[in-house]
Amino acid sequence: MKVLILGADGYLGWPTCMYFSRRGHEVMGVDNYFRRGAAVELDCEPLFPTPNLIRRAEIWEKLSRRTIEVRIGDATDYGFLNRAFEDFRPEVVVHYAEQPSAPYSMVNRDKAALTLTNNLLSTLNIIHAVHESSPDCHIIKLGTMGEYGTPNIDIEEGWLEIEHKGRKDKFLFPRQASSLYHTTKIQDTDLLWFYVRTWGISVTDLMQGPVYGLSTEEANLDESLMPNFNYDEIFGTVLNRFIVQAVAGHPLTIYGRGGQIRGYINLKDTLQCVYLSALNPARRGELRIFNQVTETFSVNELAEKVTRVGEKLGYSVRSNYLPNPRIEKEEHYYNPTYTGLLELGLEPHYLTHETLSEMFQVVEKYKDNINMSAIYRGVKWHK
Ligand code: USQ
Repeated sequence: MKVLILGADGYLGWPTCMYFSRRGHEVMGVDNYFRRGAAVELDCEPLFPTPNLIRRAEIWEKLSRRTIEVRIGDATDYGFLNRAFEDFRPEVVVHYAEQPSAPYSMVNRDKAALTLTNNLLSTLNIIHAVHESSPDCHIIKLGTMGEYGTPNIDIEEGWLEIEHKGRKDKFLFPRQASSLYHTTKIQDTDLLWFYVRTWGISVTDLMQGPVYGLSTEEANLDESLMPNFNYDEIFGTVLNRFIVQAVAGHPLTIYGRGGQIRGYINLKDTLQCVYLSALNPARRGELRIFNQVTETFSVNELAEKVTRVGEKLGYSVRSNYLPNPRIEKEEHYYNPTYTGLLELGLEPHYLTHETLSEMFQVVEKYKDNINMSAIYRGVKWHK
């Protein structure tokens, strides 16, 4: 397959480039280095430095003898993006080129505006570039479980059949996000659904939960191929943060009562899910939605797991219940369905003692790089 990966420098983007490349597919990776710039601006750089995308592709080529073509540019620039489509003619495009952080989107108006314009315009441009230059190209879009929020009913895989006054129809499952970032993901889905109905494009929308982990088979070939691993309040996801906090001797930052339940997924499984979606594309005129998680935990359960494994490894792990900077339910029902990707062949890596120990070991190596001031700054949802 010819696979265009947008957001190729990111936490998920670079491992995805290598995953497809290693399996013999032709990969073009595109990034505008937004995340690197924002991390410098906010003094929240990853745990260890990673070479830029061009250098990573060179290192990958030396080690694997496979080429990843790289272009540096912005998916919101339609001229740039359309040229990439015309030159490369992808059969699959993986859309990670979004501002991915809920706290970033809540810092101030400017960051909210950047999130809104970047996320919606990149999605709109991809749809138009596909329509103009590669109409058979399958769009794989990274969505988020946060689109559904935490409703008091079971969460279906994207769609819900409704019977109303004796008549039936199928609709997108009701969505109610709890950050501006998550709201842009709902708007993305609406854009895609509109163009699926109007132009008959082929789309898979992956509703992913928070990702954890830093090892992948390809990244394990060489330290310089590891993903960008953030642990700060803005770009770090909760489990990655807790492990760094435990290693640094910082109390685990549990927000509110810690009863918030989410669906989680190992980075290795994100790669499998995207790959399986590409191998089994959505039909023309289909918006296919998968819930991309493998198990659910509350924040308290994650803190307990990290404490248990950390203490076995000799760390003294404490927890701190902070007033919740976000507006979200802290005790709630949560029961999502996530069978679609398993049916395609996903073999999950669950959150075991071994997985956590491995993560501790890697973080320990870079312990001296930890920037304590980036761990918690308190970006509040209510101003
Ligand atoms: N949390 C804490 N302490 C922390 C950090 C987070 O208690 O130090 C809590 C949050 O309040 C939340 C839960 O942990 O209830 C998950 O937070 P998170 O920061 O790991 O995840 P979130 O902000 O929802 O966003 C992340 C990714 C985003 C992706 C999303 C999937 O950054 O790109 O879309 O996970 S989901 O959460 O399912 O919407």
